[in-house]
This record gives sequence, C-alpha cells and structure tokens, in this order.
Amino acid sequence: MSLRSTIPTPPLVMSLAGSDPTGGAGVQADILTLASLGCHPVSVVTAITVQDSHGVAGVQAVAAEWVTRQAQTVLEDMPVAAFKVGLVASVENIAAIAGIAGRYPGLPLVLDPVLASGRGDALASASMVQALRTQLLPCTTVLTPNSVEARRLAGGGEAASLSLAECARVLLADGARYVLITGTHEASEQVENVLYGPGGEVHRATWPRLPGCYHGSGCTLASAIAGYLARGCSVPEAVQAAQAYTWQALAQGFAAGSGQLFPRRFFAGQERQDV
Ligand code: PXL
Repeated sequence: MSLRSTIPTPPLVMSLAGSDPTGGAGVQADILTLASLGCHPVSVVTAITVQDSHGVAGVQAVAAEWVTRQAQTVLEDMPVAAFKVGLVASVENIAAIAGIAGRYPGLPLVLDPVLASGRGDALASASMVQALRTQLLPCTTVLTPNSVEARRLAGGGEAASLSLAECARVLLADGARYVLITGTHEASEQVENVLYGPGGEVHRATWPRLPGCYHGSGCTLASAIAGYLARGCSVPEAVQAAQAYTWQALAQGFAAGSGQLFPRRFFAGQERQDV
C-alpha cells in the first residue's frame, strides 16, 4: 500500500541558516515565514548562536560535513523547490553550500548575505565575504543585501565611493542573477528597495519608514522571496510580494524581549490575540 497521501504537498523550501534561540532571526525566522506563506520549510542548521533580542553573544559554526549531510539526506528524499541561505558561519560552510547548490542548478537560491547582526555584531570575516562572492554568487538567483552589505560585498572600503547601482553591477558580474538592495540603512525619509537584473534596474519600491528597530527583517524578506518563488512566482513578482509581506510583518512587530522588535510573521487574522 502506498504511504503517499492524495492531499497535495505544499511547496518545500530549504533554509540553510543559523539557529537563533530567540526565534526572531535565523532558521526559526525562516520556518515561521515560510509556514505562514503556505510552504513547508526544511531546515539545515549552519551554526548555533547565543543571543537575545539585543544582539549576538556567540556563534558556533556547524562542521561543513554535517551541513552537507543534513542537506543531501533531505534532498534525496524530498522534492525541494527553492533554497534560502542566511548565516553561513565559516568559509568551509560556504564551499559546502556551493556544492549542494551546484548539484541542483535548476532550483532558485535566495542568498541573504548576513554580515552583521542588527546591533552590528560581526557575523562574517573578510575571507567569508570573499568566498561568498566567488563561490556562492554564481549559484545565486536573488541576492538580498542591505545597502551596507552591498557596499562591503562589492569591494569593502573602496566601495564606499560606489553608488548602489554600481555595487549591484559588481555583484551581478560576480554571478548573481538578480540583486535586491534594501534601503533601510540609508538616511532617506522613505525606504527605497531596488531590484537589479541583467539589464540594470528592474523595479523600485518605496515604503513608509517604520519607527522600530527589528530583529530578523532580512531573514523574513529573503525567506518570503524563496517562498513566493517556490509557489511559482517570477523573480520580480516574488520580490514585490515578499516586500509587502515583510512590511506588514514589521508594521505589526512585537516586543518579545527588551531589545529589538520581532516581525509578526503570522500577522493575518492574529491582531487581537495578544495578551
Ligand atoms: O538577521 C540576521 C541574522 C541571521 N541569522 C542569524 C542571526 C542574525 C542576526 O542576529 O543571529 C542566526
């Protein structure tokens, strides 16, 4: 007798990311986001972190071989539709993830280049930045840096003089198919997020700037893009829908601890359930 159900399987999305015990960022954020969008998240833990709602106190990378084994074992059993990569935690893990992605070249991969926590705790060394560029960008469908990350990825100190459009050109030349640069860290009155593709600027969206400081907003945005891609959207459609979803989740953010606010990923219909 077949064990398969006749009930359709939701799109499967593989998140490769660090564990955040607060549930605000990392793999836990990805699980909440993907589940709220009707996808089934499968999770490959790349690192264990120690943190609270203020910042990160420690990062322990998972051995690269274990990253590969977690991913490969699931991938051989389950038809994953998209990858989302967050905190990678070591140069070896970047090579492992590039190896996994290289075996599934038809699957979209969304890369959130996690270089620092919201508070500014460093989460990537210079050699990791280099390895992200040379090994992971060629496998990346959508790269989602904020403007600070875009400048650092595109060339460190020298990139300070580059415009964001020039940074995008550098990162597209490294192999990313699309680059979405978010404008939350810019001094502008509104937040402007720009999607760049092979032919230059593809789409520009402006959002009212929210007053809070948020934990896991980048994880939410990148996971939501992966979720919408897994549901069959094109890249520009997925990027727009994910921005709207993330803005709503942030606008209804909540204080889980005494630090940054957390996005409310299951915002639909939950507004009045808080105590
Ligand atoms: O929000 C970026 C991020 C991603 N992943 C993990 C993190 C953080 C920020 O603190 O801890 C595991």
